[in-house]
Amino acid sequence: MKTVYTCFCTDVVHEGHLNIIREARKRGKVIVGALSDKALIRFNKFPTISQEERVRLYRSMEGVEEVVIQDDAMYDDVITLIHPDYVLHGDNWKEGPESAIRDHVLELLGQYGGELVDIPYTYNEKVKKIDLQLREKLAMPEYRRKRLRQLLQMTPVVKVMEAHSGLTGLIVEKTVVEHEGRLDQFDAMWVSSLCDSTAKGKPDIELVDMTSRFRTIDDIMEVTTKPIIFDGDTGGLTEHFVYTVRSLERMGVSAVIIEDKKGLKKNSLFGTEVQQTQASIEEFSAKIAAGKQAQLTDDFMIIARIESLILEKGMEDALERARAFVKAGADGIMIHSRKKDPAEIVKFCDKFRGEDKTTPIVVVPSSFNVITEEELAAHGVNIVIYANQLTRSAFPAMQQTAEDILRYHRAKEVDDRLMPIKQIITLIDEL
Ligand code: SPV
Ligand code: MG
Repeated sequence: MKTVYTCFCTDVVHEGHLNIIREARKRGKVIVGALSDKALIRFNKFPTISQEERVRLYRSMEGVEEVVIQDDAMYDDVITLIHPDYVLHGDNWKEGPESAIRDHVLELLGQYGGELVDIPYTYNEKVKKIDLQLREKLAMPEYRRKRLRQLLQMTPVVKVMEAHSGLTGLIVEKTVVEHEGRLDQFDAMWVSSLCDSTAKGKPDIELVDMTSRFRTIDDIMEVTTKPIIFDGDTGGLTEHFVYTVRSLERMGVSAVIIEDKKGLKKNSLFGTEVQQTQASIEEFSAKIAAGKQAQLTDDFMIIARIESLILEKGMEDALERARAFVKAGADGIMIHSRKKDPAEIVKFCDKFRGEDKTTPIVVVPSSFNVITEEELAAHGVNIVIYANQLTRSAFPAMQQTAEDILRYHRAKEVDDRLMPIKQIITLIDEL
């Protein structure tokens, strides 16, 4: 009896999957792999049911003899273990980043004479409808909001990219890359005060009001499903912050990060070059506690951002604040630095983790950009935010184009650098 292996990561079984099982049964004993959450979230849609529920779902399919967990997107583990005579998969993986998986599977099978069978992908109105329903489920506030907490359980480091518009949201939502045999995508979006303000041509001093910031969130939410971490600046007056928490929660935002500064807030990357005042531990703790008191769900997170290293108040001050803010109810700590050398961040993380094993640590490696996500995770970091890189890459490109058109009195010279018209009109999905 031959062995046939197929890997699923779906939450809903439709005709396409039944067809694969039918084809598999013709060839031998059918073993289905359930792709683990950890592997799945690196390149696929976020699961709407648990890994265990997926295993049960696949087990209930007629003709499936065994279900195993596949914890490795590239199939190495399962193929070594099972040595299937056949691997079956929908032929949609011949294109895009997933083709790297297919190439790798072919190589693995080639080593012992196994065979890959690409099954024509089933795409019809019914399948399309199921896709849409799953997407809707992911986009709804009650599902989106809890997703950051879910991600913290699923992955050693949650990767977050800034978004400040529908378009940048789409880039964070859809970009998947294959590099050195690994697929990757961002887990969540950061609605940065710096980038939101910059996009509006305004300074990052809490000038863009909350109504406008909420509008940005809504633009992003309209076209994406990934969770959102909102840069809440100082949180404003405590009396106002409690309303902000309620609004963000209702919208389906997963977390707000507020920083322990008061008065006129300036961007942290100015450091001590500008006048900035840190709030006292007592005042800021009271703001956190009031926010936690106001929130209605268990999903939402209030993360306290500590500016002690930015304002050169020392490591001990940063740690003392971290302890106090956790005690006040903070669901996570963000520690910031504007040094190029990650040493002070690493030192803080090691010390904080030494005494607190669970509170998530968030970092924004804009200045200390040499350290990798993996290295940060090894020091206990749970969330890495790329806070401004999309804005900073778009701006010089747009400025160069404007200058060159002025220089040459026509657009021909810049055309090679531009996205083709055909591509831009198909960039946005139509319903
Ligand atoms: C932002 O992105 O607005 C931030 C991070 O608050 S930083 O600009 O580094 O202060
Ligand atoms: Mg900010």
